[in-house]
Amino acid sequence: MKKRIFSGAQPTGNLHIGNYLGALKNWVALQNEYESFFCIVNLHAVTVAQEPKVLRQKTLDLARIYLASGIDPQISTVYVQSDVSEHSELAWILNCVARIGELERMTQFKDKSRVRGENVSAGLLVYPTLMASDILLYKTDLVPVGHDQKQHLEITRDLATRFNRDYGETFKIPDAFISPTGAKILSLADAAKKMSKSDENLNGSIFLLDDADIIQKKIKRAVTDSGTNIKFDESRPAINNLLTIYQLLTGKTAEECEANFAGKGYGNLKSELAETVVEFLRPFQERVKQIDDGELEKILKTGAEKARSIARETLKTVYERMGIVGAR
Ligand code: ATP
Ligand code: LTN
Repeated sequence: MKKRIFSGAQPTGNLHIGNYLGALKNWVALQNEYESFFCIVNLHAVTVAQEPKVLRQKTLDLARIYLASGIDPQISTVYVQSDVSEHSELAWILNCVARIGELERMTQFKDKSRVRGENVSAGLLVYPTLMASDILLYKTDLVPVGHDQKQHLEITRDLATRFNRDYGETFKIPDAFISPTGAKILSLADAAKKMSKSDENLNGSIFLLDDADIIQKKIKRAVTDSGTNIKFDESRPAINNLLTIYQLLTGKTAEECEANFAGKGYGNLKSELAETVVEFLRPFQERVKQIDDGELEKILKTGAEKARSIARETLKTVYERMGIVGAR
């Protein structure tokens, strides 16, 4: 039996190259080796207010991006979270397992609630229990994510362990898969921050659907560090970041990248990187456009059916273990 992976992204904002390099690229690479579930987590999206029309559109757009990235629906299960109601059902149970204090300590909750002041939904607090539910329903072995999700994986493991202790062995304890390179791509405008969908400064992110002109401008304006030589060096995060993006998109080794830029200046790095990104995104954007609406609907429907059949079994066991019974 193949081991399982589960991962997902929210259909909010626009996906950027950080989301691709930190997450989607790894999903594609792992899908042959693992039985894979890739979810569009629209219920997570509504933890902050969304425009209904936009959310509907973004949900399908994200499915197109999954497929254009190379996720193969013949071997991987692709579906929308709200199509499998077991996610919400198990999340309720996990809300009863989680402690308010541990949820309040999550850095994502702290960051997001700090900027929102009074306007914080209860959903934002319990965001991690829904995420734990996504993962635990499928008895997932490995969860490929970017570095920012590490803490959410830890709480998932804690909740699963606590449930198993209290009600008997039920959940598999999942591991995070965080790639040593690319798990934290930084903003091009501020190397102290990660590249983020929700950043107001659009110049910090290269979006997967940006056109060539915009990409060139953004890379040209990208911040750099003091010094001149082009080497991987954590203490010079801006150049390190540009080189990392270059390395991941070209598939070259770190040594090859450094050799390529030996004796060259930041201008060369930026122009070669811009060309690399544009050439990478051109066929990707073509594939996004070519995905047929009818075909997409079929893929999501088949995906949801497959996911539901597995999720139902896990939820049934959970209810039995807890003594939750009714007439059905
Ligand atoms: P953002 O922080 O960009 O607003 P998010 O965390 O809300 O995005 P999702 O679409 O849910 O975005 O994330 C999809 C995946 O992308 C997650 O696995 C996340 O860890 C990863 N990811 C997000 N930002 C980066 C980044 N800058 N570098 C690497 N991976 C990232
Ligand atoms: N919180 C994640 C998205 C997400 C997820 C998941 C990732 C929701 N459920 C389950 C992996 C597994 C984020 O990247 N913002």
